[in-house]
Amino acid sequence: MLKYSDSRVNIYRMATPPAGRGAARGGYIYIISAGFGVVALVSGHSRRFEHYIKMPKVSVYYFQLKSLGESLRMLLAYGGQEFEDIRIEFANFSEFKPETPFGQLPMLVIDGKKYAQSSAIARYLGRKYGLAGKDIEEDFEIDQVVDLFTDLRLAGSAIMYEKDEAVREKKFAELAKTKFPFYLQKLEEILTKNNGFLALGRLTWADFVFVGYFDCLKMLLRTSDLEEKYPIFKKPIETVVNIPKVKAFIDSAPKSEI
Ligand SMILES: N[C@@H](CCC(=O)N[C@@H](CS)C(=O)NCC(=O)O)C(=O)O
Repeated sequence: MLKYSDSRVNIYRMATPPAGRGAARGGYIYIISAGFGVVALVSGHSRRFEHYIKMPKVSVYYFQLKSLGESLRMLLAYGGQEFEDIRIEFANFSEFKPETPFGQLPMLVIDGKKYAQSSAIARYLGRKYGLAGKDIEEDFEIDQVVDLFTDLRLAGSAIMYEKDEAVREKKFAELAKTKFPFYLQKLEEILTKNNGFLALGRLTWADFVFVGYFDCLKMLLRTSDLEEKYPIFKKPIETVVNIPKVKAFIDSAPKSEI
């Protein structure tokens, strides 16, 4: 059982048989592993040891949507971090708004400390769980793709927030001819160059951002078959949602369309 995990170590706890020998008899053995293998085995008094390796208490606050919250939930699941998945009702948000750092969700709370901004949170979790670059140049490559994706997402959502229907439809028609295909083709090129990943030719937190938001993007772009038009988009989706810990989270989470 995973008891603790951060960017450097994982600590697993295993019960030892009652008939065992020495300090571990009828207790626990702790297996401490770093990136390159098992580095230590500790046996002994579980309560004293677990005091030092306590997992933080983590909560994700978002709405009953995938949208900007799902990447964070999936990253936490990937990291083996237990978390409270709190979904605020839209109708109650105005009351809750002052409780958030910047008046919006998602919000991540770690041992009582609140954090906002979905990309910053995803970047933090990516670093924590080994899904970031190995140096600042690699981080740069991840960040630029996430920012590109954010530009597309914001272009799409700006239309949704336009109140005047005629203006909205005119803007949508313009963007659907110009900006949207431009961004989508860029993402297609990037995914092709990176063997189906968003950056570095391997799984990074950018893939979680893309996959978590994908259904919302399809709604914003009014393209329900987006992954059929750009088949390479299926690759990061298939990769991320089939990671066993992520899949277990998705299977047990409340369902939402976007
Ligand atoms: N830049 C922020 C944007 C967050 C955002 O737009 N949140 C929306 C929901 S997707 C929200 O909280 N809306 C309610 C409000 O603004 O009152 C992020 O990436 O976290």
